[in-house]
Amino acid sequence: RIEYRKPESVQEDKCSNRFPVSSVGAASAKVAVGSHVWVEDTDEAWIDGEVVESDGEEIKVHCQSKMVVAKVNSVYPKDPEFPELGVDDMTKLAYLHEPGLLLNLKSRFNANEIYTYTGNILIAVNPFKRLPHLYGNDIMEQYKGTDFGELSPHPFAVADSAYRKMINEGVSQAILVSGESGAGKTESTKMLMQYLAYMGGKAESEGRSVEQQVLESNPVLEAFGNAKTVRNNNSSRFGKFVEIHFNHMGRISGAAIRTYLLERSRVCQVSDPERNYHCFYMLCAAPEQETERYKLGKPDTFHYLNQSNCYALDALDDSKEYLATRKAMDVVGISPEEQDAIFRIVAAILHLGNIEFAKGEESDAAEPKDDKSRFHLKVAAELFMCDEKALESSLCQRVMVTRGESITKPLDPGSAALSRDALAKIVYSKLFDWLVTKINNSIGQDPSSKYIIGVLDIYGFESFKTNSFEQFCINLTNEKLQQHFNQHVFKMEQEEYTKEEIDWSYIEFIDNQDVLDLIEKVTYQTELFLDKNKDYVVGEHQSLMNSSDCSFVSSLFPKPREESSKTSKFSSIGSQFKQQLQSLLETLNTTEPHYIRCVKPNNVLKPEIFENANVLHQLRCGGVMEAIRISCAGYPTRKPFNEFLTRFRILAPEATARSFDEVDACKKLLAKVDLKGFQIGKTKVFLRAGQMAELDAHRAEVLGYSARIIQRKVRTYQ
Ligand code: AOV
Ligand code: MG
Repeated sequence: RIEYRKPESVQEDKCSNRFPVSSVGAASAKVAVGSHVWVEDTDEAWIDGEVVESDGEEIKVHCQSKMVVAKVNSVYPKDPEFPELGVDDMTKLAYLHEPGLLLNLKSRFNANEIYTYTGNILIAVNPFKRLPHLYGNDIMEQYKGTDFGELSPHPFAVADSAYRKMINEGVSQAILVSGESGAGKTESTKMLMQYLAYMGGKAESEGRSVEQQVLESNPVLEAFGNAKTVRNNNSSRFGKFVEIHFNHMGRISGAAIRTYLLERSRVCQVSDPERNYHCFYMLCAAPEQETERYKLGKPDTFHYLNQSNCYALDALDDSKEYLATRKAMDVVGISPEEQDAIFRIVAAILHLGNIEFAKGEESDAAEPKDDKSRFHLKVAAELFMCDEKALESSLCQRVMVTRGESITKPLDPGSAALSRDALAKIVYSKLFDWLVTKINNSIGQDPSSKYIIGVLDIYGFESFKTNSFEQFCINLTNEKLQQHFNQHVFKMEQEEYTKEEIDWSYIEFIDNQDVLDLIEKVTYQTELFLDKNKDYVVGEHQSLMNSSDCSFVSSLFPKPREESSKTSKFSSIGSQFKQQLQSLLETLNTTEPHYIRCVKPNNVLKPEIFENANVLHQLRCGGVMEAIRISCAGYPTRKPFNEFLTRFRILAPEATARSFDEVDACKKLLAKVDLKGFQIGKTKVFLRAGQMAELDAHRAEVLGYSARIIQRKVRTYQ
């Protein structure tokens, strides 16, 4: 039975998963002089030092750079036996508390070990540098069929475990990749897909294989759906769920890509130093015959691009990317004619953006401002293959229909510019949807597939800035997925307890349902107040594009059927998105989930920099702390009997004096030190939060030394 309890300390931080510092690994009431502890620090989050004075309530701690006075109950004990290179699974840490987790990630990051498990969850810290030795075919071969946890933590191991579970248990699987912008979700997703293609691909492929098409869909979607932002030079501006279908042989038999909420506003609004979607810059850098055909110049001559001063990206050649995108489009089955139409539309959008409006001579009605604007209007019309006059009036006029009569109303220059931008946005988003549909059609789905592996690359939590509505949808998704995650983690815990025959009946589960409820009430208001949430095509734009001589362009704007036009007027992005999210969750609920939590070590996007406070914030928000919190509600520390005895036999030497039974010895030992609430499983001792530290303190006492001396000893042994 899952018991729901209101989270108590949820309000402390912006994110709902604020992890109460005091709830885990509860600081030992006794902090001996000479022992090492972690104290909170405004710059570094946590720093460690040696206790030099104590009056039972307050202690003085000698840290490397300073002397700190702290309350005894606000510090955490430092594990005297913390291994220099950390441990590959957080649950192997003797002391499960925030500073311990942080130190572990940092130690591993410094040694280029960017992956760490927390039980079944993979934490991936973005190295911001290439680590090719981690990802080759030889590495995939090593992970193939190897038990989870046997090799170093890796996305390949997660993919392998999903693949084998699917085969062995006949259950669909999902891998959910999350983390904030720039944390490495898309890169991790690509690795997962690479591995699944490797496992499920055919030995010999004839022509274009499904798995190749799945892989090559990435560069196509990235060209049109990714952009440089301040947080990430290659930021995905849409969410993506890739469903890979497998047949009864475990071979890939189809795939489906679902995308969510492309950021449309970027097409006509870019803030410095960000960029618009990659495809615009690629096209400007295309071979000359193409730029001539589309009448393109340098990116800085286009309004939709020159609102920001950023044009080129480090280590990225747009002209090469253009050719690579073309190639990828070939692979996913986009014909040369279609490719031509696609780039013609991209060019037309750029020209569209350069049309400026001014008041006409006799009235306030907008008209193209000057010859330059007229030129771009003409080119845009040519590229869209529509009538120039019709394009102009669709931008400068609105037709109002009242009681069966239609009246043409001229727009003022400001409204005409808005109309222009609306057209650019709707064309671009229809183009993006077309690409997704096309890729899906050419890859093909397998309706008879036995099971799927889904890979979710969702945009991470973002703080509110201009696009409050889009941010809102993003954050709602994250909260929903967080809930899904919490429930799963709890289930995994239960399974471990059941396996070890531990009584877990009274463990309480902390849920974020009330946060969710709150956000979803908000939806209602947002829908009412935000015009941008409305999703309908301006009638003039619709009929203009529909009348294009280019069948590709007109097919993007099919004539709406009479009966559907009414309802579609009222559809909102919000409600569509809610539906999409609902259906995503339904799919996820039929799968067994696996989680990858990506962490961004710094905000300057550079290698070798690990910012403690920054990482800690992500661990708190991203559910890692939540996972630990859930496990801490039960028995966070578990040690196999033999390891437990090796560490603590000194507390009860008589229990292990001669031949002895491990379970018996553990029980005797624990009784002797008067520990309460622990449990003995089938292979491990399960301790409650903080009990490991208690045992260590006893151990230090028994040895007759202070913790410092023990540390020295450990050092000499090492
Ligand atoms: P994101 O998907 O999480 O952000 P990406 O996967 O695009 O982030 O990663 C951002 C950048 O970090 C990449 O372009 C790489 O330069 C680098 N990177 C990430 N993972 C690795 C890795 N394993 N090895 C080397 N470099 C890496 V967003 O899409 O913005 O939320 O919307
Ligand atoms: Mg991404």
